[in-house]
Amino acid sequence: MGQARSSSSPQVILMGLDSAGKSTLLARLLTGQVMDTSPTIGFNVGTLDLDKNTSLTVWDVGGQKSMRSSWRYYLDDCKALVFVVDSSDPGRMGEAQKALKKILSEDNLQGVPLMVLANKKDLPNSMTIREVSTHLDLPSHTDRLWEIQGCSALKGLGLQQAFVSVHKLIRKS
Ligand code: G3D
Repeated sequence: MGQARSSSSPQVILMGLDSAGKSTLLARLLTGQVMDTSPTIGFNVGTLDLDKNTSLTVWDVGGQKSMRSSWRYYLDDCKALVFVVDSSDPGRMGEAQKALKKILSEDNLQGVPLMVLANKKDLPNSMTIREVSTHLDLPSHTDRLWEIQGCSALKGLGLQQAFVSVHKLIRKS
Protein backbone atom coordinates (compact mmCIF):
# COMPACT_ATOMS: atom_id res chain seq x y z
CA MET A 1 0.00 0.00 0.00
CA GLY A 2 1.22 3.47 -0.86
CA GLN A 3 4.44 2.36 -2.52
CA ALA A 4 6.02 4.37 -5.32
CA ARG A 5 5.11 3.27 -8.80
CA SER A 6 7.77 1.26 -10.55
CA SER A 7 8.68 2.37 -14.06
CA SER A 8 10.32 -0.90 -15.06
CA SER A 9 7.21 -2.93 -15.73
CA PRO A 10 3.96 -1.89 -17.38
CA GLN A 11 1.33 -0.55 -15.02
CA VAL A 12 -1.90 -2.47 -14.94
CA ILE A 13 -4.91 -1.23 -13.05
CA LEU A 14 -7.37 -3.56 -11.45
CA MET A 15 -10.86 -2.20 -11.14
CA GLY A 16 -14.33 -3.40 -10.47
CA LEU A 17 -17.15 -3.01 -8.01
CA ASP A 18 -16.62 -3.79 -4.36
CA SER A 19 -16.79 -7.53 -3.61
CA ALA A 20 -15.88 -8.47 -7.19
CA GLY A 21 -12.78 -10.17 -5.78
CA LYS A 22 -9.96 -7.73 -6.57
CA SER A 23 -8.15 -8.00 -3.23
CA THR A 24 -8.41 -11.77 -3.26
CA LEU A 25 -7.13 -11.83 -6.82
CA LEU A 26 -4.15 -9.59 -6.16
CA ALA A 27 -3.23 -11.47 -3.00
CA ARG A 28 -3.48 -14.77 -4.87
CA LEU A 29 -1.42 -13.51 -7.80
CA LEU A 30 1.34 -12.14 -5.70
CA THR A 31 1.68 -14.77 -3.04
CA GLY A 32 -0.14 -17.82 -4.31
CA GLN A 33 -2.19 -17.71 -1.12
CA VAL A 34 -5.55 -16.44 -0.10
CA MET A 35 -5.40 -13.78 2.59
CA ASP A 36 -8.26 -12.47 4.69
CA THR A 37 -9.60 -9.48 2.83
CA SER A 38 -11.38 -6.43 4.07
CA PRO A 39 -12.92 -3.72 1.89
CA THR A 40 -10.00 -1.99 0.24
CA ILE A 41 -9.26 1.24 2.02
CA GLY A 42 -5.95 2.05 0.38
CA PHE A 43 -4.31 0.96 -2.80
CA ASN A 44 -2.64 -2.42 -2.89
CA VAL A 45 0.10 -2.88 -5.41
CA GLY A 46 2.45 -5.63 -6.39
CA THR A 47 4.69 -6.77 -9.18
CA LEU A 48 3.74 -9.93 -10.93
CA ASP A 49 6.57 -11.77 -12.68
CA LEU A 50 5.28 -13.63 -15.71
CA ASP A 51 8.71 -14.92 -16.67
CA LYS A 52 12.27 -13.80 -16.04
CA ASN A 53 12.02 -10.91 -18.51
CA THR A 54 8.40 -9.96 -18.13
CA SER A 55 6.58 -8.40 -15.25
CA LEU A 56 3.50 -6.31 -14.66
CA THR A 57 2.88 -3.88 -11.84
CA VAL A 58 -0.67 -4.45 -10.75
CA TRP A 59 -2.62 -1.82 -8.82
CA ASP A 60 -5.83 -2.52 -6.97
CA VAL A 61 -7.32 0.93 -6.67
CA GLY A 62 -10.37 -0.12 -4.73
CA GLY A 63 -13.96 -0.51 -5.71
CA GLN A 64 -16.04 1.27 -3.13
CA LYS A 65 -18.08 4.20 -4.31
CA SER A 66 -16.05 6.54 -2.11
CA MET A 67 -12.86 5.47 -3.88
CA ARG A 68 -14.09 5.82 -7.42
CA SER A 69 -13.28 9.51 -7.68
CA SER A 70 -9.61 8.74 -7.08
CA TRP A 71 -9.39 6.14 -9.84
CA ARG A 72 -8.65 8.89 -12.33
CA TYR A 73 -5.39 9.85 -10.64
CA TYR A 74 -3.97 6.42 -11.34
CA LEU A 75 -4.80 6.27 -15.01
CA ASP A 76 -1.92 8.24 -16.48
CA ASP A 77 0.60 5.43 -16.71
CA CYS A 78 -1.93 2.70 -17.20
CA LYS A 79 -1.05 0.29 -20.02
CA ALA A 80 -3.99 -2.04 -19.48
CA LEU A 81 -7.17 -2.07 -17.50
CA VAL A 82 -8.29 -5.25 -15.81
CA PHE A 83 -11.93 -5.07 -14.85
CA VAL A 84 -13.01 -7.71 -12.35
CA VAL A 85 -16.64 -8.70 -12.19
CA ASP A 86 -18.48 -11.15 -9.94
CA SER A 87 -19.93 -13.57 -12.47
CA SER A 88 -22.21 -15.06 -9.81
CA ASP A 89 -24.04 -11.80 -9.17
CA PRO A 90 -26.43 -10.95 -12.01
CA GLY A 91 -28.06 -8.33 -9.78
CA ARG A 92 -24.99 -6.07 -10.01
CA MET A 93 -24.19 -6.46 -13.70
CA GLY A 94 -25.97 -3.22 -14.60
CA GLU A 95 -23.95 -1.34 -12.02
CA ALA A 96 -20.75 -2.99 -13.23
CA GLN A 97 -21.57 -2.11 -16.84
CA LYS A 98 -22.09 1.55 -15.92
CA ALA A 99 -18.88 1.69 -13.88
CA LEU A 100 -16.91 0.15 -16.74
CA LYS A 101 -18.40 2.50 -19.30
CA LYS A 102 -17.60 5.49 -17.12
CA ILE A 103 -14.01 4.55 -16.55
CA LEU A 104 -13.44 3.76 -20.22
CA SER A 105 -14.65 7.22 -21.14
CA GLU A 106 -11.64 8.78 -19.38
CA ASP A 107 -9.39 10.58 -21.86
CA ASN A 108 -6.20 8.93 -20.67
CA LEU A 109 -7.69 5.47 -21.17
CA GLN A 110 -8.47 5.92 -24.84
CA GLY A 111 -7.02 2.99 -26.77
CA VAL A 112 -5.84 1.23 -23.60
CA PRO A 113 -6.61 -2.49 -23.82
CA LEU A 114 -9.19 -4.03 -21.54
CA MET A 115 -9.25 -7.44 -19.90
CA VAL A 116 -12.47 -8.41 -18.18
CA LEU A 117 -12.10 -11.13 -15.59
CA ALA A 118 -15.33 -12.97 -14.94
CA ASN A 119 -14.45 -13.99 -11.41
CA LYS A 120 -16.01 -16.55 -9.05
CA LYS A 121 -16.34 -19.14 -11.79
CA ASP A 122 -16.02 -21.78 -9.08
CA LEU A 123 -19.58 -21.00 -7.99
CA PRO A 124 -22.24 -23.20 -9.59
CA ASN A 125 -24.53 -20.26 -10.39
CA SER A 126 -21.88 -18.24 -12.21
CA MET A 127 -22.84 -16.81 -15.57
CA THR A 128 -21.15 -17.89 -18.78
CA ILE A 129 -18.52 -15.73 -20.42
CA ARG A 130 -21.00 -14.92 -23.17
CA GLU A 131 -23.63 -13.79 -20.66
CA VAL A 132 -21.16 -11.59 -18.78
CA SER A 133 -19.90 -10.17 -22.05
CA THR A 134 -23.43 -9.28 -23.12
CA HIS A 135 -24.34 -7.75 -19.75
CA LEU A 136 -21.23 -5.57 -19.88
CA ASP A 137 -21.89 -4.65 -23.50
CA LEU A 138 -18.34 -5.61 -24.45
CA PRO A 139 -18.98 -6.11 -28.19
CA SER A 140 -19.72 -2.36 -28.43
CA HIS A 141 -16.08 -1.60 -27.62
CA THR A 142 -14.72 -1.47 -31.12
CA ASP A 143 -12.15 1.23 -30.38
CA ARG A 144 -9.82 -0.83 -28.20
CA LEU A 145 -8.50 -4.36 -27.83
CA TRP A 146 -10.51 -6.26 -25.27
CA GLU A 147 -10.78 -9.78 -24.02
CA ILE A 148 -12.80 -11.61 -21.40
CA GLN A 149 -11.68 -14.65 -19.43
CA GLY A 150 -13.16 -16.60 -16.56
CA CYS A 151 -11.26 -17.13 -13.32
CA SER A 152 -11.55 -17.98 -9.68
CA ALA A 153 -9.43 -15.76 -7.48
CA LEU A 154 -10.36 -17.92 -4.52
CA LYS A 155 -9.13 -21.13 -6.13
CA GLY A 156 -6.36 -19.46 -8.11
CA LEU A 157 -7.77 -20.73 -11.40
CA GLY A 158 -7.17 -18.89 -14.66
CA LEU A 159 -5.19 -16.03 -13.19
CA GLN A 160 -1.74 -16.64 -14.62
CA GLN A 161 -3.20 -17.24 -18.10
CA ALA A 162 -5.26 -14.06 -17.82
CA PHE A 163 -2.23 -11.91 -17.02
CA VAL A 164 -0.16 -13.50 -19.77
CA SER A 165 -3.02 -12.43 -22.06
CA VAL A 166 -2.94 -8.94 -20.55
CA HIS A 167 0.73 -8.70 -21.40
CA LYS A 168 0.01 -9.82 -24.98
CA LEU A 169 -2.73 -7.18 -25.27
CA ILE A 170 -0.27 -4.51 -24.11
CA ARG A 171 2.26 -5.62 -26.72
CA LYS A 172 -0.36 -5.59 -29.47
CA SER A 173 -1.78 -2.17 -28.60
P1 G3D B 1 -12.95 -6.68 -3.57
O1 G3D B 1 -11.51 -6.50 -3.22
O2 G3D B 1 -13.20 -6.57 -5.04
O3 G3D B 1 -13.88 -5.78 -2.80
P2 G3D B 1 -12.70 -9.20 -2.18
O4 G3D B 1 -13.39 -8.17 -3.19
O5 G3D B 1 -11.42 -9.70 -2.72
O6 G3D B 1 -12.70 -8.60 -0.82
O7 G3D B 1 -13.76 -10.41 -2.23
C1 G3D B 1 -15.11 -10.25 -1.81
C2 G3D B 1 -15.64 -11.59 -1.37
O8 G3D B 1 -15.69 -12.49 -2.49
C3 G3D B 1 -14.78 -12.30 -0.30
O9 G3D B 1 -15.66 -13.08 0.48
C4 G3D B 1 -13.92 -13.24 -1.14
O10 G3D B 1 -13.45 -14.37 -0.43
C5 G3D B 1 -14.93 -13.65 -2.20
N1 G3D B 1 -14.27 -14.10 -3.44
C6 G3D B 1 -13.31 -13.47 -4.13
N2 G3D B 1 -12.97 -14.18 -5.22
C7 G3D B 1 -13.74 -15.29 -5.21
C8 G3D B 1 -13.85 -16.43 -6.09
O11 G3D B 1 -13.16 -16.57 -7.10
N3 G3D B 1 -14.78 -17.36 -5.75
C9 G3D B 1 -15.57 -17.25 -4.65
N4 G3D B 1 -16.43 -18.24 -4.41
N5 G3D B 1 -15.47 -16.20 -3.81
C10 G3D B 1 -14.58 -15.24 -4.08
P3 G3D B 1 -16.09 -12.67 1.94
O12 G3D B 1 -16.95 -13.81 2.37
O13 G3D B 1 -14.81 -12.53 2.71
O14 G3D B 1 -16.83 -11.38 1.78
